[in-house]
Amino acid sequence: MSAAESLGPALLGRLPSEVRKPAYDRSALRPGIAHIGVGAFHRCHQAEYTDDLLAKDFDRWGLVGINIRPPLLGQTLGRQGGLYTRLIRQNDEVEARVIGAIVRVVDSQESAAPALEVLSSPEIEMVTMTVTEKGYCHIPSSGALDLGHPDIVHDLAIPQAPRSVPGVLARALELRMASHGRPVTLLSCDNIPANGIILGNVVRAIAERRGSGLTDWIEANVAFPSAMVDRIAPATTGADIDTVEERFGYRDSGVVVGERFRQWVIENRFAGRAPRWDRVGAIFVDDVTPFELLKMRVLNGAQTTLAHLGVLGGFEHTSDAMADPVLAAFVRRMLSEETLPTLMPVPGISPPAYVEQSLARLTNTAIRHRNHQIATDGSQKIVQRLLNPIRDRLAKGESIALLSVPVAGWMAYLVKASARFGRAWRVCDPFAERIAAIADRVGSDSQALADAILAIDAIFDPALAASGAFRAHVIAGLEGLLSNDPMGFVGQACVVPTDARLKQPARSA
Ligand code: CS2
Repeated sequence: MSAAESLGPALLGRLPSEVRKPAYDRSALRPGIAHIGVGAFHRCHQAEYTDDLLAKDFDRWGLVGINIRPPLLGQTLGRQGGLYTRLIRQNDEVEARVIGAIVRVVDSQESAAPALEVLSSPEIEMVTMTVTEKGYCHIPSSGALDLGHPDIVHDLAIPQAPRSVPGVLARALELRMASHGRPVTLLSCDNIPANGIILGNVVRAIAERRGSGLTDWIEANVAFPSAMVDRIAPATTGADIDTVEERFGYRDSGVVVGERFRQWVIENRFAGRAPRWDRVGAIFVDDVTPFELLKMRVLNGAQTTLAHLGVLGGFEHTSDAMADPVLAAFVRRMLSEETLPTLMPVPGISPPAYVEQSLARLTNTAIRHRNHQIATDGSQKIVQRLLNPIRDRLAKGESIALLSVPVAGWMAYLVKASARFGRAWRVCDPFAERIAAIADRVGSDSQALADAILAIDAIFDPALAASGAFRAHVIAGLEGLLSNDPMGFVGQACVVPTDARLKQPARSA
């Protein structure tokens, strides 16, 4: 049993001097922002920016954290009065800071009522969210609300007791409209393309089915800006919690660990007042698109590539995969040759330098980002990270030999989790069962596997699935990655000129 004291308001004054503390009077803090999905990423990103802002320009911008999915917050952050330690780790460096921006936490997993109470209260003017890609209940290939999603079916039938994020938000807006009527900004901080537009789509799709004038009220009173968010902050481990205790002498069950790099670009379109995060490093812009494409295609594209290929090659973390010369060379070549030409000019950023900076970030050995964690929900990630750049290149008649490899990597990762392939590992993906069923049915025939998986139109839009070049590369990729030497295949993909590979037979005999 640990004898160390737990973090909480009473301990703040007695923390070691090297631990940075909130530089404002927490007792004067009033809630103005609600955040849904208080995981490691939020605590390492938006909450830190907010903490910076409170220290610089104190205002009524305290955060109320809401979780409508596990983990429970009351047991961790709640017990610590909202305080937690944010560690920055860069290889051997460790820098600790206690973040004080979260004033209250609300668990709303049994029922939506506690979340609705916060979200509909007049003091909340900004709602941010990190609810993961699948939290939006949209169809990845189209961005539209998935009306067949069980939680959406439920929320349309019983709107007063919603379960889904779009259902909770639509109900909260309805309550705002019916009570004080104050405007609010709903700011998505997830890695989905045009995240503000998708959030607006799914909330409006529910509102339209409610009638009651809600759609018009939303049009006049709610903003859905898009945003690009960035900082690598993996799920916290027991070792992270122990590190804080060993180095700084206190126990903190809310610890989060992130890299030094951080970025936040927000579309300058708010309903009512917004926190001036632009005074502490965020950038407000008219159009987030170039930043979003850059980040999701380069950094996230590299992460997804290293995650799936990394698991297939037997590597545990991103940094382990990056330490492998074959994988590192492959990902650099893929980004430089195929991804970079699909990007728009980005104000103030040189894309080739950004590629190098991103690759360098992924070598940080102190960030223990598990490949299986990044591979989680791959079906919700590959559209924006890999398939959209592939579509852009195909439209211009350009080669997609390299970008197709991680798409096949995603397929192979799910195929190998099936019973027929010996359940190589456990996976978490909304399409896992469907792909396992395909693998169990067709076995190791790469062509049949590719055809059946490419037919899933919620992921692969039919025009893309019909591309002969794409299909040929995916089949060849599956063949190579499901073989006994997947890394040999990746190595070959890296050295063979891309146009020569197109002429190779798609399958071995
Ligand atoms: C990761 C992201 O798990 C994942 O999907 O790719 O969480 C990634 O670390 C962040 O987007 C970095 O900003």
